[in-house]
Amino acid sequence: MRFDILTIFPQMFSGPLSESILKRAQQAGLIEIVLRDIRAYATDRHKSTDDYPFGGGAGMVMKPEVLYRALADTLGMLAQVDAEPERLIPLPADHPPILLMSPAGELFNQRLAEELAQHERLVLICGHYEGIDERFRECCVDREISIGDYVLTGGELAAMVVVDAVARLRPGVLAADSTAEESHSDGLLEYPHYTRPALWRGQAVPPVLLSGHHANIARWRREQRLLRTLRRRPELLRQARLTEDDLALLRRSGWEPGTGDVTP
Ligand code: 6GU
Repeated sequence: MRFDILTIFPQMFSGPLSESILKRAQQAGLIEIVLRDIRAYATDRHKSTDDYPFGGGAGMVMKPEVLYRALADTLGMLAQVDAEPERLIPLPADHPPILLMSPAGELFNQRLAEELAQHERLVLICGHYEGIDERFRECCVDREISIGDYVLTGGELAAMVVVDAVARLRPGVLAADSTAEESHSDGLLEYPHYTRPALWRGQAVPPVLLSGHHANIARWRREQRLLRTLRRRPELLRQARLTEDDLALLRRSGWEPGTGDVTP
C-alpha cells in the first residue's frame, strides 16, 4: 500500500514513520510512504504557500494553485496542468482517495481505518493555517478527516495517526490475528493484560488466567471487555455486536440499553 503525503513540513515525518513497526513494514515492501513538499510547487519567487483571506479575518489560507500542482505531480499530471494554466484539468477517474486532514472533517475511527486499508493507495493532504482555498477542496478532495475534537497546529500529526492506524491493518504488518480482539475492533474495549510475575508486590494475577481452562479464560476476558466498555465508554455498547449472554451480563451490571448509561 502506498501513502502519498503532501505537507509543508516533510521533516516532521522522519521520526514517527521510520521507527518500529512502520519501519519494518516499509523495509519489507508492505507499505510505501512518499512525502511531497508542497512548497516545491509554489509559483512565486518567495515560495509562498498561503495568502490573506478574501473578506478579511484572522489567519492565512493555503493557495489553491500550489496545492493543485503538488497533487497533480502526485497523480502524474503536472505537465498537463502546467500546459493549461487557465483551466481546471479533471483528475483521472481512477485516482486514489484524496484525503484532507482538517479539524472540520469527519471523525476518524477504527471503522474508517478498516475502510481506508482496503485501498492500494491513499493521498493525504496536511492542512494548515485557517484552512485551504475552498475551490481546491471542491475540485480535488474526496474526504476530509479529523482525528478528534481538538485543534492541532496542522494536519501532519493527524496524517501520521491515520497512516499508523491504517498501515497496521494491512496483511503482514502485524503478527497474524493480533488485530482481532483489540480495543474497538468489534466495538468493545480490550480486556486487561498480565505478565510474569504471578505475584507482583503483593498484587496477584486473576487466578482464572493461571487455570489453563481456555473456555473460562475466554469467558472472563469477554466479561472484562464488556464491563470496561460499560464503565468507560458506555456509548460504544449501542454499536457493539453483543450476544444474549453479553446482554444478560450488562443488564446485571446496571446497563440500560438505549440510553448507553449505567443505573447507579
Ligand atoms: Cl486533521 N488537523 C488539525 N489541524 N487539527 C485537528 C485535526 C486535523 N484533527 C483533529 N484536530
